[in-house]
Amino acid sequence: MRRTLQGVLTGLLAAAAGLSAAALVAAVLRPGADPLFAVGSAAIDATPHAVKDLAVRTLGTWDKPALLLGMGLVLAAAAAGLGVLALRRPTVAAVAIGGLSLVGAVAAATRPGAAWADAVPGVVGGGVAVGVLYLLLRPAGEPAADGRPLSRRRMLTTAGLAAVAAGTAYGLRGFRADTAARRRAAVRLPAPAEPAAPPLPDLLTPNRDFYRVDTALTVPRVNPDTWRLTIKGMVDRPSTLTLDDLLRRPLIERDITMTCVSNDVGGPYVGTARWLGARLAPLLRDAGLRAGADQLIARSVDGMTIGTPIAALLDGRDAMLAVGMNGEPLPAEHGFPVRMLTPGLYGYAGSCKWVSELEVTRFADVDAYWVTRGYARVAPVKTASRIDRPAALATVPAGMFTVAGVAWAQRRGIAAVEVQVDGGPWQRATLARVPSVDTWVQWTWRWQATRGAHTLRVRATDGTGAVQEEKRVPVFPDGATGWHTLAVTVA
Ligand SMILES: Nc1nc2c(c(=O)[nH]1)N[C@H]1C(S)=C(S)[C@@H](COP(=O)(O)O)O[C@H]1N2
Ligand SMILES: [Mo]
Repeated sequence: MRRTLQGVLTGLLAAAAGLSAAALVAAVLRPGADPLFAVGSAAIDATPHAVKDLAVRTLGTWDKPALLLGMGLVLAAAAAGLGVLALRRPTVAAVAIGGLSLVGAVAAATRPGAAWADAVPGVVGGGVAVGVLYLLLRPAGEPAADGRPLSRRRMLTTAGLAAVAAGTAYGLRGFRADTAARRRAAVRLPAPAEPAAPPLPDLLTPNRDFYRVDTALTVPRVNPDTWRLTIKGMVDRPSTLTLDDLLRRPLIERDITMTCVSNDVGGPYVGTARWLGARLAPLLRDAGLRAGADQLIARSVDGMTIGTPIAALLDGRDAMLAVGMNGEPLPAEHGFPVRMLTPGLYGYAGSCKWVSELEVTRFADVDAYWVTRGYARVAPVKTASRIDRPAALATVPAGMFTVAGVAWAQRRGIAAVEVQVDGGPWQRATLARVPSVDTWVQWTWRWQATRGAHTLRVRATDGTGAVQEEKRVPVFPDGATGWHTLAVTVA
């Protein structure tokens, strides 16, 4: 029993030493080359949409910490098992550890945008883990003899060194984040050539509350001074822009609502910000679009690909390369220094964050990230409405109560919102003014609430006169439909 415990400890310590060594080397070279994160990112890419949907739905933005925790637990179990195995068959255990670290090294080196040098942290980590394993397996005391207890001092030293390495890696990562934050703060956004009107009350979602959906396990930290945007593919004049080039163009300022295709009926993945950016249409026209091109593939520094119909980018809507969000440079989480934004299309089909390349191509030639996973090639936002007040299952006082929420149908606008109580007649809500068809509409409805259990339901009519689809369909493959319905108690 004591012996087994020693094996478990040996395995855990070897793994901890290897992982912290890898983290330290990655923190120096490139944070994205951490084998643990690389395997996590590869797992995200390989996860079927149904599982990912479930994770997003049940865990929200905790999906990524949950993934890392899960990986940590699996690794710890494997390390403990290999440690016990190593007591009898050290070579077999060492080969297994080497194999595992090779998986991490290869994952890091084959991430989009990675180089073979990104394998170094995983290789170093594997070497350290195997070395530590053999060191700890040597019995304490001289002469070495089988079955003698392992050295407690060597274990403590290993644990201490691993903690120092992990702490240093953590500190280095924090230092990099600070550097990135300082560079972001140094960006001066010019005044817009086309400013928006003073913002309407409560129309905009503050940046800190804005929903975040992406596949990035670590937020990309892009240096604005070395950032470049390449425009290439089916164009007569390929070009490369710096951030200054972009900031020198006339900028527009618009209040635009963004929605995620994963937003289920009544869900939180929708928000409105005041975006500042350069129009995409003149940039594309200047590049000289070739005949037959119908898709723009935007690539991000972390390898995301987002495909947008070129027709949508040229039809006069405010599609832009955004640099500002609610009066500040884009937050790192929302794509600093530059993201694409296409009003009227779900985020995965028009709003690439951390964008670094625009490739003019054809739908027949390239499928973007989510399209290869079964989502629709072209994904216009469907008309939707949501009740925000009262909350589902809330208890409200009897008497006059103001029911409130939002409705959106980007590109078409909202013409009407109606509320229904307990399946009764539909009643018109009052709509707040909005700047454009691309902005959500806040609605209110005065309810004479009577004691008891009630069901509230909402539906919108878009600017073309079409009533929001009643039929419940899931998020996959092109966005959910259905009327948001909730139960409340009036006391
Ligand atoms: N680089 C990159 N851009 C991305 C994504 C991503 O995973 N990586 N996710 C897209 C999706 S699915 C949505 S809904 C929006 C979300 O933008 P936000 O996080 O700023 O709200 O970004 C889009 N752009
Ligand atoms: Mo999305």
